[in-house]
Amino acid sequence: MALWCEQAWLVDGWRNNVRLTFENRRISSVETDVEADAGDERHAILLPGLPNLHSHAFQRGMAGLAERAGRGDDSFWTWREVMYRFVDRLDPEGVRGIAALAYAEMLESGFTRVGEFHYFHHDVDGRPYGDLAATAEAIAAAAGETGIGLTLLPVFYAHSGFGGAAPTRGQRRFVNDVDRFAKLLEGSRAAVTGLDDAVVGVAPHSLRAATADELASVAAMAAGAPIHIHIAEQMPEVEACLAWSGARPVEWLYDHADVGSDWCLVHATHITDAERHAIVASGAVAGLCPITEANLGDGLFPAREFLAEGGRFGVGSDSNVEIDAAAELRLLEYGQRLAHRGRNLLAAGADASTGASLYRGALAGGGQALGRPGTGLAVGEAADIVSLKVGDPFFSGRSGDAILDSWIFGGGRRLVDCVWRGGVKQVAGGRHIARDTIDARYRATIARLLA
Ligand code: NGQ
Ligand code: ZN
Repeated sequence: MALWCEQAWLVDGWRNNVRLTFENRRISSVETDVEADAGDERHAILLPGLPNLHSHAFQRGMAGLAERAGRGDDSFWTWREVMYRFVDRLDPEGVRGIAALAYAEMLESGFTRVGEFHYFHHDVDGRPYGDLAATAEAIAAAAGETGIGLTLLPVFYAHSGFGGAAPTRGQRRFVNDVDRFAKLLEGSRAAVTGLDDAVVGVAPHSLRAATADELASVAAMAAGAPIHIHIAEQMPEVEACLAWSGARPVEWLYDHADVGSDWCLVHATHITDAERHAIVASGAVAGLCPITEANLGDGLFPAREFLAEGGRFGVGSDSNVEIDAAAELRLLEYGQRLAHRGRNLLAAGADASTGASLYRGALAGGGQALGRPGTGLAVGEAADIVSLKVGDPFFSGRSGDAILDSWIFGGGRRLVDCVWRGGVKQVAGGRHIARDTIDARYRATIARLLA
């Protein structure tokens, strides 16, 4: 199998007339300045696919259903009540139907691997399904059907607040103790064995949901795989942590856990300079979810300072209220522009393309956070590749980094043409190859769940 393109964004930059071959799902050769062979599939522009480091796939099914004002002030916490009511309607089949659509949309937008932060585990009465990992199997089935790379992050959840507060009724389908979580993790590892190149990490949900002892036990189960945690997303969470411990969430985490490059701190929105320095120094990835953070009214992560200091980051579609790889990067930069009243604030230096800087950063940090570090299009790397619709009039007169800047700032998902994951073409002409089946099942699923 060989792809030929006019321009490709290789590890060391743009090259012309590039020919790539795949073998066993990986890139087996890269030639530049060569003619296409007769059987080659020809494209204009090829780029590496982007990792999506944080998703709750099921929440795609409620996108747009929490945008109506309530009687009092709406907030992250009132949104969460709406989300919990949606969870009450779910079952494993429902999770599968919704996740398959979300994953197809991710691939169509340029994401080739997803970190599924998966916390919905149990039946409506809060008791485990006969098969403890039933919903993890649903996620694995959706990943298998769409072909997206899966890093499954089974979530440990036991409490509703700092200090081991009892879980609420809305959380009953998430809850395990450490022993049952260990079994769930085993079941989750078994659930992904049929998938190509899956990873299973662990995810203590937040410092609200796990005590210090539980956090230590769960982190130890990762066995070298990624550890993800939601942290410091909302100010009430920071205030509750201070009231409970005298320390802020990130400060507390660094005092109590050995946080290194295997960790992903999701959001880390509200951090002091000292906390920011600690994250940078540890090599942990900041898991930024700009669209969801805007949607939920979280606040702004100090991206300008963090990136200038060499902090590692990736992007996630989190609530999946909108699924668009380019749009996540765009909003990451725009948040900084609005806050600081400047432009090109996340570019890697003078003359650097903002789009290329963001893409390169999110590619490296996202891969690290998902346990599949990668450098881009090079021999030995996974054949996770995106082609853009460069024939679109919008791209006229653009080449090199201006293509990335134009895609990210001026276009978005409609400009993605084909996507290969592990060397298999999953998206052609902007549409997932199994879209018809996935759409039909999604419609039936939603009709049933919302009935
Ligand atoms: C979640 N989502 O687990 O889906 C969370 C909300 C919580 C985001 N934080 C629930 N974006 O944090 O308690
Ligand atoms: Zn989340």
